[in-house]
Amino acid sequence: MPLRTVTLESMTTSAVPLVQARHVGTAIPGPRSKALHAQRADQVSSGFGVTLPVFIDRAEGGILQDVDGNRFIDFASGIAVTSVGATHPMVQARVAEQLGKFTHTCYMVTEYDSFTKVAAWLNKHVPGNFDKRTALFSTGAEAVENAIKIARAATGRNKVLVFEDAYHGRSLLTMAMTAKENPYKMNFGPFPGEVLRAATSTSLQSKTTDPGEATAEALMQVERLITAQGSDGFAAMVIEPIQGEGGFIVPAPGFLAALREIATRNGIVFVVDEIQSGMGRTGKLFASEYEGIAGDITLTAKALAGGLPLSAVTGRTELMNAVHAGGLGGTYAGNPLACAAALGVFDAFEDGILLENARTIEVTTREMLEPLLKEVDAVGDIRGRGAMLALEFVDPTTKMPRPDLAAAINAHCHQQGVLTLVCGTNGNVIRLLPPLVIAHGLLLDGLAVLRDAIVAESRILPSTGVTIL
Ligand code: PLZ
Repeated sequence: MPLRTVTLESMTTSAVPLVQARHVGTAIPGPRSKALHAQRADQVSSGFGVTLPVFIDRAEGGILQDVDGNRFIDFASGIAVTSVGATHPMVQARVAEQLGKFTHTCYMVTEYDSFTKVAAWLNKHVPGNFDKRTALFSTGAEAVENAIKIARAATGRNKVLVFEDAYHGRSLLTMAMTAKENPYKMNFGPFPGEVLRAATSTSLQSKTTDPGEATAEALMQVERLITAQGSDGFAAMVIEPIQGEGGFIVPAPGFLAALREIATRNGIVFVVDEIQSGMGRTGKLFASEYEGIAGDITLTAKALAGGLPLSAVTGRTELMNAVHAGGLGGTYAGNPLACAAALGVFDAFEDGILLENARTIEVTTREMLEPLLKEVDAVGDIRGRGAMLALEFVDPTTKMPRPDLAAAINAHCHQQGVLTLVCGTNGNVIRLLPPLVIAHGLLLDGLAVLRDAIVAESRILPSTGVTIL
């Protein structure tokens, strides 16, 4: 089934549409990118890393064009942000109209109606058959922080339960909630206390290969942790319905529903972090829908405003209104340009084509890459949902992670003009996050490059059966 792609002419407001084809005309990075990167090094903190040091000049549909004229197939969407494409006309039109009126008032100083409209859409579409309210902020980490503030104010408790392989942000509290030390937390402690971590249900390195057993073990650990902390210890339990940075880990069926039940039974606010998995990425508006669960609070950001900074905390009215007036806010919280962009994103999802495309991207990708599970012994797993898919590389004998192979495949793709990203606590997972408007031919071309890279690099770096960490 081909992807239902919006025609190029309607995808752009620019006079000349960007050609939707891969093109590598220089070494990667090219000479102009190299020169700009040298200037950057003289001006910008070296604390920022970079996946692919090319400077982007234009982006449209499924293509990023650099300053040397190279065109990359976009399998990143700016880390699951430009899901409707970098230049969706509905987003552009809304932002342009708002830009002509005003850019900022500060919502805590004077009001504007687009903030209410974004809140109303989220209250309606976020899972949960109960009365909801929404608060808007700018970044994902800010949404996570505010969810904890709200849960603490509502429960009068303070502890936070998070999970192995979790990623929730780079601010001090969210660093504490994030699992991976390097690069996120190293040298930045001490962190706020009261954050405790439990096991998740799924891992290739798990002691047991029986998913039911792994789930039961993980749930038992959560129960023990809650008992140990006292019945009124935890204010919130926070989980990503598919763990993103941690390695696109899909929970075992029933795990999230069991956590939901444990949270309810213990009076803990169940917070679902849909910042990476939400807003249509998985083929449903929210990944929680696959497991039939609803958070008391659900967090969105990233794709919510198609590239403008906007995040949201949406939850039960009694929780969201438990905070004293003036207790929530921020200078840029729910900025009018970002709210306008979100309304454009909602327009883009209206006819259902983008959700259908996300599901078609999964079918096409699995058809193309699943044969590798048999053909290449280091391909340990292909997993994910919709347009949030990943491959995990392991030693077939020891199941030890192969970050060396993932890095080599990733670099190979970049050299061929395909922008892939690595993720995973062990850095051994390649993830695919294409925009949902990607042309079918472009998707196939990008997947063929990835497949060839996996075959070629796994021959150069064969599995040894020896621990290489
Ligand atoms: N929760 C589930 O995926 C952001 C991080 C990139 P911010 N993930 C990309 C990086 O290296 O900084 C993320 C997420 C989940 C929270 C966040 C945090 O969102 O908008 O980056 O603050």
